[in-house]
Amino acid sequence: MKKIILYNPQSSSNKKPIMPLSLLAVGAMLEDTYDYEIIDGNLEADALTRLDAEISACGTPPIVAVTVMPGPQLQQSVPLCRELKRRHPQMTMIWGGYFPTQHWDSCLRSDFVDVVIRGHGEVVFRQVLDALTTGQPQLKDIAGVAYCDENGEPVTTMEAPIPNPAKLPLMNFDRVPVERYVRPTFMGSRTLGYHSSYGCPFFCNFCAVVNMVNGRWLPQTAEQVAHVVETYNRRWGVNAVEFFDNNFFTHHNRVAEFSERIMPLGISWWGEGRIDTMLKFSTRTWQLMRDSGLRMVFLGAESGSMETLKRMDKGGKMSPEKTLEMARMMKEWDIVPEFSFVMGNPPDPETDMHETMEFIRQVKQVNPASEIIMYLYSPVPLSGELYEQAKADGFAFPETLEEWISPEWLNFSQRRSHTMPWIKQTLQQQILDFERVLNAYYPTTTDIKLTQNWRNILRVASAARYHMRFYRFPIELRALHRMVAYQRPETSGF
Ligand code: B12
Ligand code: SF4
Repeated sequence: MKKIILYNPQSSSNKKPIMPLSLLAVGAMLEDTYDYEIIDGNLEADALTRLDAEISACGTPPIVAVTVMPGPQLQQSVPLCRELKRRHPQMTMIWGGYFPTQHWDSCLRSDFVDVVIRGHGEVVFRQVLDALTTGQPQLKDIAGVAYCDENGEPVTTMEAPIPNPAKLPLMNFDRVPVERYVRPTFMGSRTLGYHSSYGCPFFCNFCAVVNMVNGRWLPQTAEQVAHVVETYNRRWGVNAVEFFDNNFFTHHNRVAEFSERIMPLGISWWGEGRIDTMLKFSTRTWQLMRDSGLRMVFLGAESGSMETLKRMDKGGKMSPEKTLEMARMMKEWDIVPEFSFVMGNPPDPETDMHETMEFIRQVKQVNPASEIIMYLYSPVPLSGELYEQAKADGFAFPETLEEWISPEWLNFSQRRSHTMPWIKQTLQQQILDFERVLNAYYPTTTDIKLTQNWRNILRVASAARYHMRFYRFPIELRALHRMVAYQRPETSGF
């Protein structure tokens, strides 16, 4: 049996690794035909040595498949994969995941990536392995693949349909040391993540998910998802589950049925959803979600300006008023809303930022427990007014992987870049200062280490600044935050 090595480059520097669901998903398709092994860089003291040894032991020309997110994971991947290819030039190196899906040409222009799988890769990867090991089919006949043609130029085939997760084989959790991924969060002492649906039916033009699925959404059934949760609970004593789905709450009946099914387990759970969708849920469904342990929902509020929401193609029936309505409603249900905002949008990032900062204050007034997550607008290669405006302002994506892993572009990938043509460095600082004052006045509810005493101290220390809207140079708060190991809200969810 041909051996395939699946590699997850280190993705969490904080030593709280997330189970590599991407590789468990593509691996599940190989169970009957290929011998495969998942190696997680998050768990390896020296990933290069481990991979080198595994590849050397392969015998036949090895195939190494790597999952790559933009940001620090890409930074880990580039030097490591280049070195592996140097040591084993006969190997085939395949990349998949969010970064290669969007920037497949930059990956293929490197001297070590041979094939890119674009989008959700279960079926395509299996076809590519068959092509590489048996010669049938040929790469050019497989949808969802990119490779270099005979002239060495990167080319891609047409987009592949997303696989239906309800019909895919279940992940084989015995392929990874699950226990090492179980961790404490504000929801429970033993938390694990899962992903129960693919895609999202919307087209927000700042969002990488659109390139991945082009407006499609396919879920596992409520029964299948409840089965996984029940397995987590029975086998590993899991008492809290994070759903990483881009849009867990897309289908009302699925959510209601899932909530009913997991009710007896007494676990807590978290997921990501749309404000306009969830506002339409019935009272019964909210009751079921709350009673089944839903503790928090991550929601894209995006902006306090209706103009910006329109420019983002936010779609549906989104408005700042709906965000306030949601904040109010979730307060009544005692479920924490985690609102995410995209700040500093072109063409007038200053005004945009001020409007959103004022709006966030309103949200907090309505529901002080709301978590607030702020990002800077970072374009994705997707047509839309924002990206067109960004390009007109002089924005261009890097062409090489080396550029992508430069400090400037790593910041960009983490949505913290201040070097975008339309962003002044002072703007980013203003957002960070605002965030610091806000998070001192309303300390995040998800920080399980923060005692009530410290919460009171932070609140008193920031009250004058917050009320006077004086956010600049919050040095005293920075000092306090240093003493209590400040946790940004964004690290609490996934
Ligand atoms: C869990 C998660 C994390 C985890 C780590 C996950 C891991 N791999 O170890 C943590 C919390 C550490 C994390 C961090 C970050 N993340 Co993250 N993360 C996610 C999240 C919520 C779920 C990923 C997941 O497990 N999905 C489940 C699996 C089954 O799906 P999948 O990963 O998409 O895999 C499928 C395909 O992509 C493809 N595929 C993937 N890999 C491979 C490999 C091969 C060989 C093949 C063939 C196919 C293939 O096939 C898979 C099966 O269909 C996604 C959003 C989402 N819903 O997907 C964001 C997401 C990937 N993250 C994102 C970002 C921005 C980040 C950060 C940069 C955030 C930040 N500000 O710092 C950091 C960077 C971390 C790093 N060190 O690089 C963005 C990427 C945006 C973009 N422009 O591409 C996403 C899309 C969130 C979003 N909506 O914006 N993340
Ligand atoms: S609703 Fe959320 S996941 Fe869907 S396209 Fe918009 S931002 Fe992306």
